[in-house]
Amino acid sequence: MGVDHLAHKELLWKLSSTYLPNDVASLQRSLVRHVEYTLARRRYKLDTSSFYQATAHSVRDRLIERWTDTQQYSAKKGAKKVYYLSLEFLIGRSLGNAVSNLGLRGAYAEALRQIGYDLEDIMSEEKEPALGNGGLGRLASCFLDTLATQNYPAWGYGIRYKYGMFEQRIVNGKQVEFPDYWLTDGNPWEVERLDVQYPVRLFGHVREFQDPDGNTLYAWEGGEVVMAQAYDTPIPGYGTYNTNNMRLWSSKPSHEFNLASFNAGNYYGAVEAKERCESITSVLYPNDATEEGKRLRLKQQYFFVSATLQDIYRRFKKNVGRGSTTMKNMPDKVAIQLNDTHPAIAIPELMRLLLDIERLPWDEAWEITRKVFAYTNHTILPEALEKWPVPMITELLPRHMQIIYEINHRFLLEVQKMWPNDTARMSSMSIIEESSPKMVRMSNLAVIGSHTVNGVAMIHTKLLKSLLFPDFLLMWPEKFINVTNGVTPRRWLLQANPALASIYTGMVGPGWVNDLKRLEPIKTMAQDPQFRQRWRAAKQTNKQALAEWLYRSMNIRVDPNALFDMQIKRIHEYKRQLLNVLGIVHRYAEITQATPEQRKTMVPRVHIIAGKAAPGYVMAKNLVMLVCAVSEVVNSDAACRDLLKVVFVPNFNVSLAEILIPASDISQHISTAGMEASGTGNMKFVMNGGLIVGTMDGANIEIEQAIGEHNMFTFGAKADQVAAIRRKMAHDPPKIDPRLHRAMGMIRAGIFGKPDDGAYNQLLDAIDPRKDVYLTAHDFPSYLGAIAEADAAYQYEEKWTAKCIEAACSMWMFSSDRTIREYAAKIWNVEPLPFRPPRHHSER
Ligand code: Z57
Repeated sequence: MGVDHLAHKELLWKLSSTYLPNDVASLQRSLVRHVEYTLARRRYKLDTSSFYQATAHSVRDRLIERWTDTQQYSAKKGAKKVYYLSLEFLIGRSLGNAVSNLGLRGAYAEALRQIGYDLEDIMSEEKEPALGNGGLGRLASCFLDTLATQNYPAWGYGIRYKYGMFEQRIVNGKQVEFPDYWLTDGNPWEVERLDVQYPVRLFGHVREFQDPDGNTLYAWEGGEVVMAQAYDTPIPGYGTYNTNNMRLWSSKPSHEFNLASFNAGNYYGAVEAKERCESITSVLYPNDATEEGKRLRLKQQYFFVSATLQDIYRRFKKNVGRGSTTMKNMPDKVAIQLNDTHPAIAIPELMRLLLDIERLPWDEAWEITRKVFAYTNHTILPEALEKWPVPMITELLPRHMQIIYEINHRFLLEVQKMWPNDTARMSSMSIIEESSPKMVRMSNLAVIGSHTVNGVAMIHTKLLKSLLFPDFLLMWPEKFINVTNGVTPRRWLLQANPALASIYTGMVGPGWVNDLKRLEPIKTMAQDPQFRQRWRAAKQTNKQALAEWLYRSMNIRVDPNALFDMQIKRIHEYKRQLLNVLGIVHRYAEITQATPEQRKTMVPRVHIIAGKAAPGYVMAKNLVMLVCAVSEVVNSDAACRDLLKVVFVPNFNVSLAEILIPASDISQHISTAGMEASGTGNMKFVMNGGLIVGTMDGANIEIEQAIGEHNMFTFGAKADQVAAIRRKMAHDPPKIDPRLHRAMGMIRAGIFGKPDDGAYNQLLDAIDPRKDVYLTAHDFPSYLGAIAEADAAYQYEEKWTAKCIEAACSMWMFSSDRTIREYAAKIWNVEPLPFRPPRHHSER
């Protein structure tokens, strides 16, 4: 190394040794610089949208400093990393989150105000990336926020879909899907890493050969090779310097692909083939908790898994050979969490790398693999459990199919040892379902290839053990654990509900944001009338804001003094939006028949329903139609004027949830008991000072335990009763509740229209008392009871407020901070690694 090189290094170091200043004047300079040099625009007379771009770039600069520092630090320390593999990340908007987590909200607001812009307006210019369907994808994003906030070295890995979750519009009372091309205006939050690309093979064949020692080896060859291109997004923590990474892959044609096709002399064919490469990551599958079994989806899964494992592998291998590190140490440095079975093909893929590339013996490879992976199950609904046809995997991933068979073979020998000749057990535990065609059960593969399997709420884990994996539980009792879900208080309280957040900060200081337990003492304030007054004022502010939003964007007027009741989640039969609608129709009937005296005792209500139906899910789309029709009729009926409004808010997404949730008095989480694994909306609502009408399902049960029975309106069959109720109804159909009978009669009679395709009848036929799978008819009377209780409680303003305060301040367990601490301790065995920035800003 010459002297020159050292001089270069020193100069470079000096040039890059300072951090960006964050005072108001400096932020303004940064904004203007981005307007001029990044956007190449005039420095004045800009629309809000250009200023959004400039602000985002200015914030991004500040994120990048922390991001590169954090990554360099954890690489230097050789720390164990968590890799959260998910086909979905429902990130929501980034600007507000970034300025808040960086502690720069005030400075940016002021910098912008002085030059005539409002930070809030600028924030609402951002188009949210909707790279997820619902709960599972949003959970992944809450986890990334907490992982960064708690200084865990952790990366999220996923797919950079060109088209995210479709945009839902209501046209003539029906859901219509529009493509969500979210990248139209560019994405200032990502960095395209042109130096991070990996080839991914699909199709082809397996070549068997002998090494010089006579061992049989396998090589996967031929087929097509596409490239995975990395796009990185910084994930800042709140109140910490640490900034993690979310790496999303995009597919593009490989050079290899190029040559092969073009040399064949088929120019147009070659171009078309290249186009097909890009289609792999083009669209998010819009099914929540149902599987379509499409080949492109399997391609997406493998594509993303292959690129991710190559990346993890390369990072780990930098350590192999350093000191005494060998492949065997991989589990000391790498923890991979599988978010459902969607990335479970990673198990045979890691085996392939260890066997075919690393040339380890099977047992060594298997031990490493099992120590690396853990699997989170999010549902026990059979229609959501992934199964791939053996012929499809054989065609697309021939080597993986061999490896899966080998894993299964060795596993079944263990089963045979434990339960000799128990063919029933063998066939239910096998990875291969002996149907025609044969199917690969991804959940069995995930259980067998992981060291830990977790459910997402206590009841869910219980059902998982007893219904889905009872035999695996006998085999490996320690493998199954519960880690109840949680949500990040940063986005769902601090950012979404500034009115309530400022009350909290005024009472206990700002520390509650990263330590929700600090709200506990505020519970005693529930008895203080003055505090209740302030609490109500905050809720009123949020309801007012929502009322204005509804007027501006939907031209609907609602009374902010009415009870705001919300059910906002994916439309699914098991979530029973139909029960809600039938309740509303019942209320409508009551209102139209009420005497003036009776009307005075009724609680004015605004019912808000929002959520997307999967495009191919007929019943869910019928339901959307019915809600829209009921809303039309009710809202234009003079009899309902001050008593009932029904609003279907289209295109439910993260940004909309941030407006709706803080304004809710009641929210409904009314799934058939045993069917909602956890739910996470339920947590967000209670944290924001709303109460729940709900069934004893998912996390509702734990929420009730935490906040007290008297603060929740529960109803309906319990999970352990459902099976017997279903069995009984088949031969002994129960009498239908007269109020339900009337409500159904009104719908059938055409009060809400008569769609040609009999959509409403189809919905109602499904609650025939003989085959009421979701127990809608069964639970209807107790549902009305719970709603009535809520109405009654709402009329005692003071007591109601006390309930809300007590409940909201009892929610610390449902912070994703608690959830992630459990994952870290019980599954990942990782420690926080805070990066302390140099004290003086100029000394980098
Ligand atoms: C999804 O959002 C969930 C489960 C799935 O199997 C799929 Br696919 C998508 C949801 C559950 O339905 C919720 O109950 C749960 O709260 C959420 O995952 C996060 O665990």
